[in-house]
Amino acid sequence: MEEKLVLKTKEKGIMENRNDEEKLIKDIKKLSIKYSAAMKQIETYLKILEEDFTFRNEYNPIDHIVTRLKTPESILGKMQKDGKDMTIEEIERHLFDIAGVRIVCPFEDDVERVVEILKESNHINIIKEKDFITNPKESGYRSYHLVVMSHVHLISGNEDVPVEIQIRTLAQDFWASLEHQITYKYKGEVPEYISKELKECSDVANLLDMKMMDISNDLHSRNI
Ligand code: 0O2
Repeated sequence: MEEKLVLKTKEKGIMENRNDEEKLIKDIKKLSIKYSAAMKQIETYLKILEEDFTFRNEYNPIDHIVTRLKTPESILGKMQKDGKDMTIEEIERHLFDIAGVRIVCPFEDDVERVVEILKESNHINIIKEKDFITNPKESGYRSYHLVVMSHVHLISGNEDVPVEIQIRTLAQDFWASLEHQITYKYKGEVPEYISKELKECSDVANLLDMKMMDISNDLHSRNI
C-alpha cells in the first residue's frame, strides 16, 4: 500500500516570520560552542573509562559511543511540538538533550553496569533519570536515559551545561535507529499498522537480547 509522505519541518519553516526564524537559528548556532564542549567532556570521560577497562584487562561493557548535537531545525521542531515559546531562554530551560551522548553496550547486563558506574562517579552530576528498559515506551522504545551536568570552562565564563546520555544494547540501538528513520518520514503520523509492526520488532529485539544474554551467562558460568 502506498502512503503519502508529509513534508519535513526543515523544508516548510516553523515560525510565521521567516526573518525571526533565521535570527533564532543564528542564536541557536551560537549556543552550540558550550553544548559541544559539554558533550566532548562527557565523551572524553567515557573514552578514558574504556581505556581503563582495557588497561586492567577487564571486560569492557561498552561496544561504542556516539555523540550528536541537535540541529537548530530539530530544536525548533521539538519546541513547536511541545507548545513552547520560541526563545533562546525557553529553549535552554526546556531542552536537556541539545547535547547527546549514546553509549551502546553488547548486553543488557552491561547497560546496568554502565549506569552503576556513572551513578557512582564523582565526576558525573546526574539531574534526571528515565529507565525505558524496565518501562519501555508505548512505541517499543527501550533505553536508559540520564541527564548529567557538565561543567564547561569558556572564555565567557564557567557554566554547567546539560548532556543527555542514552545507554542501550546493540539490539535496542538497531531498533531505535530504524524506527527513528521510519517515523521521521511520516512526521508523527505513522499509520497504525506500521506502529504495530515496529512494536512487534521491538519485542523480537528484546527476545534476541534475552537469548544472547543467556548464552553469554552460560559461557561465563563455564569460565569460557
Ligand atoms: P532525536 O532526533 O534523537 O534528538 P520529556 O517528556 O521532555 O521529559 P523528551 O525530551 O520528550 O522528554 O524525551 P524522552 O522521552 O526522554 O526522549 C528523548 C529522546 O529519546 C528522543 O529525542 C529520542 O532520541 C529518544 N526516543 C524517545 N522515544 C523514542 C522512540 O519512541 N523511538 C526512538 N527511536 N527514539 C526515541 P528526540 O528529540 O525525540 O529525537
